Amino acid sequence: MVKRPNILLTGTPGVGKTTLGKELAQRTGLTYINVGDLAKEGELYDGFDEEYNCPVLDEDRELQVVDELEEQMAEGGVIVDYHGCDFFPERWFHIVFVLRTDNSFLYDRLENRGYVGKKLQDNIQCEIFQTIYEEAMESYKQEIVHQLPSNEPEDLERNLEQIVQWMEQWMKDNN
Ligand code: DAT
Repeated sequence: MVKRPNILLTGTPGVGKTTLGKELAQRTGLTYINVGDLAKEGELYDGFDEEYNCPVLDEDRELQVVDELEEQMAEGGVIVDYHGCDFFPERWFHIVFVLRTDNSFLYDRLENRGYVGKKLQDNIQCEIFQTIYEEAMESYKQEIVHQLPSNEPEDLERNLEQIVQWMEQWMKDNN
């Protein structure tokens, strides 16, 4: 069977993971998995955080998500989308992309999504402090972690082209 890579798309909510992931799946035939949605469907969330207005995924649930995905990840050819990355097994991913968005763009996107107050501020701060980038650098070999600018439609197109190119090379090297 042809070996295909697993790709992690991570970053602050609103940076464009879902948009990139779904389009990438279309172009490559890889399977797109949104871990946030998966956790919601399987009722893997621990509860609902009233202050942040979002579902909370606790550690036990994280392990459940990992269990649920294990078999599929072992087969390869999966694009995983999640706004965190420290609880996935390191061995799952051949490459990790951290999408990055400038504040002004991110602010508008989150506001359009209906985020207000503390939740909006916290997410903007998460991006300013590059929290997810640091999480990724601590969780994976630094040489497989790449930041991708995700501000405008041209960025999306360039990111798609680069990832498709990387994947084609990976397939040549590994088959
Ligand atoms: P995420 O999955 O990281 O939460 P998303 O894919 O839902 O983010 O995108 C959030 C919003 O931003 C959505 O309205 C689409 C838009 N968007 C995503 N990537 C973009 C880009 N490169 N340029 C302009 N808008 C983008």
